[in-house]
Amino acid sequence: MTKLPLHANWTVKAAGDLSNVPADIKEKSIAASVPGCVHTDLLTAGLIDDPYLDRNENAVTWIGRTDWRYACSFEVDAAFLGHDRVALVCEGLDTVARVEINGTLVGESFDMHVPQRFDARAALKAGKNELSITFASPLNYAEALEKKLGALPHVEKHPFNYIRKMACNFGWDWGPALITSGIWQPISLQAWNVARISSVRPLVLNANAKSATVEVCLEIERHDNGPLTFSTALTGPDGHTLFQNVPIPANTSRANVKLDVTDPQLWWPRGHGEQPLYDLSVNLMGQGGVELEQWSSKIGLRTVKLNTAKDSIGSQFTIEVNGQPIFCKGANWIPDDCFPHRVDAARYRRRIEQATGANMNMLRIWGGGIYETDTFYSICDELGVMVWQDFLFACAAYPEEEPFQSLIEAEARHHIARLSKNPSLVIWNGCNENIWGYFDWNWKDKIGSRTWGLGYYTRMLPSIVKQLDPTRPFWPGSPYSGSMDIHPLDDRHGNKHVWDAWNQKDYTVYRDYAPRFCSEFGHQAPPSYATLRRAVPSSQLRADSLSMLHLQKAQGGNDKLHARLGEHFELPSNVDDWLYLTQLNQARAVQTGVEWFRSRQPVCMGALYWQINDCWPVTSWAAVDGDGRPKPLWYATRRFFADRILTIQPESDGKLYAYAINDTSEAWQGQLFLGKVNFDWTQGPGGWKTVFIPPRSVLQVPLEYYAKRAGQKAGDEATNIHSESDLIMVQFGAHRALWYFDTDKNLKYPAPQYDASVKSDEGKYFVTVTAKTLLRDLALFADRLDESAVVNDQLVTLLPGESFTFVFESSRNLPEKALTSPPVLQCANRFGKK
Ligand code: BMA
Repeated sequence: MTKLPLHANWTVKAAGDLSNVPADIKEKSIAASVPGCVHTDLLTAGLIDDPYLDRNENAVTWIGRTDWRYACSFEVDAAFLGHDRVALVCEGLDTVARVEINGTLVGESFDMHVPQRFDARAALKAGKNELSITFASPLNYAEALEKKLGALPHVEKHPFNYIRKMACNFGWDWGPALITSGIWQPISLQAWNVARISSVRPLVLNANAKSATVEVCLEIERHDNGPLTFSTALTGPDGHTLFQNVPIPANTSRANVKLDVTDPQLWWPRGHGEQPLYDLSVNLMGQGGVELEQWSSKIGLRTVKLNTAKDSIGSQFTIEVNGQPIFCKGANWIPDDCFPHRVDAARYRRRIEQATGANMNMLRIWGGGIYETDTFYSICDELGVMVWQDFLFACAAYPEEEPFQSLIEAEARHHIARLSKNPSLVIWNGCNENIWGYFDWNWKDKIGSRTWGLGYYTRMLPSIVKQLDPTRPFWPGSPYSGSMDIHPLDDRHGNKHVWDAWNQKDYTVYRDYAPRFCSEFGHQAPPSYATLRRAVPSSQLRADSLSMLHLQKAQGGNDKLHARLGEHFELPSNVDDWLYLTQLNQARAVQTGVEWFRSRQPVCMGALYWQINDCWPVTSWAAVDGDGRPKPLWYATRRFFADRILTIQPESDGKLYAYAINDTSEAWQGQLFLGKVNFDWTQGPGGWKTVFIPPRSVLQVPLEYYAKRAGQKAGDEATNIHSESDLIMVQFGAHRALWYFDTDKNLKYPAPQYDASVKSDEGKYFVTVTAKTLLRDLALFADRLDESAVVNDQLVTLLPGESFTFVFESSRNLPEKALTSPPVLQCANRFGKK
């Protein structure tokens, strides 16, 4: 196979109805990048302002109403055209595209998520050729299909459910509507003789300590029907290779090979073992052993199962890898950029390392985005991050009529086959919130007797998964209870989303639930200061300025942000305190949810919060903001997803319990201190207890204290609540959990007193804080002084006498005073009861 990439000499020009196009762009032929898209081309050409900044998004809505024609010219020679077949291979066209070579239509495409291969030979000539790809306005197309098929419900403004394009490109409750078009994936001419590989599916049929079987399923496209040979080589991490050749008889286009590996090195999710990878290479050979095409990939040997066995509560929802139940700790992943071609391998790695750096072992790729690129999954394979992959359906009813039925089938077939090689992919999921929408979001009247997507989630997709990759579990929805007769949010079955905490209620409501797996819950906060400074003019740096409100896409978002904040803190009057407190409240909220869900193990076996990343600088639920900066939530995540944690939780009997959670393969044992202390650090009653926590388990230890309930007053003997400045402390080695009997705005914290010293050495700063009083949730916002600075920790709580050193890199000369006082150095003590 000979490949000729076509990534040079492209231009883009507005086409079709030009009435929406600004005069200076109307007739212009603009230099274009491929892979790329029209927004980034216009940006590079200086024809639009960066749509991520300020309110610039509003000035570019016309782009999604416009058709765009990409064109390039290239040379091919007669030898290239002399192959049996010549195809134009478009790995991703976004979205509704007509492809012409020298004025001849060679094909059309209607799905951004599926590669296209067009027979191009008849249209090509030796010498110079012209290629043009004309994209129809995605918005006009979706609206026309909606009109033709009849409207079905969806969230947000535009009918994204009528086009197979990344849904969030039409705007989401964290994303701008930057409806783009373009050649977003590589494009090439491919010339071949005799036959070529169309797909390779390496299926790990079984894997245990003694043996593993890999079935390699090959599909080919033929030009001639003669006999061929399919050879496979599987090389283990120890260098040992297994070879196998099988004949592909004349007229057949499939062949399977089974490779039996003895003493395999199993792949494990991180925290459960290593991630050894095997090299699989496949050769397709013609007569006389001529190599026709080669394919290779790393694979991992492991089994995965979704255990939904019935139990005394309902039914389990437990991911088991190599037979071991895994508590899934992670977050939801959205496209890391509104223009995903900009996410290169280094950025994927940085972001996924932010997940592992925060002790996550799973990422859920959410259905309103994309099937990620191979780079994403191979980094997850390497780092042991399990991937939960949604099929691309989110927050809408989806038409099951043509053309969608066929497009979706082709899309599913392609990605199930493509991703069968990646051990990190552990579960396929039908949709995001569509089943919940059908139950609870008043969809039924609008849907009437029409189809709305259920056929995809319960029939089409599971049957294709079963056919192409029976080694992986499929689940119809997130959330879903396992049956349309049981509400999708039922705690006893399936996976759940908890969104009343945030939308309507305070985060303590997480404790009303004991789901089997919580695949979404979350809390908003603004991005980091440095990110905001880049995105909004300094005069607009206020919670309620027009620019800031533009970077808040959730309905009633700021009202919710403030209502939720108001449960715990008096609303601050300045933006600096507002940033710290909203970010602190976000971290506390998600910590409350995660620690509660983890303490429910093994009833609950997963906590994936919404969301790890952002695609632009926005106020959102993300832990890492749109410029890649970790928010305080990220640092909290590293703590609450650690393998071993202590947490204190109130139970339904009103009493407090300590939980020691051991998510390691070693027992955790030793002396646990349980006691009462005071803010001024006088010790109350307490004592030591010997504890033993077996591997992968949770120990509950009753504390003889009652949590404060609404209406109860401090000092009320009957409820055993002492003073508002009492704390319950549980300490186990270096691990500590504290319980405060009230929320911050009701607590009489000591005014923060500390010694601070600053040292700098070869571009590194060391800011040491030594507490003279309790210092709660101490955070150093180094990005306020140097936007490139990333600090080693945030939200550190110190007891009197304890010290912590914040470390970060900066080549600037930073003032000591600023580094050791608000708003750079913040702590919660400043925001208690006055
Ligand atoms: C759920 C998700 C997303 C959304 C998030 C925050 O609905 O599935 O669609 O962005 O909550 O509202």
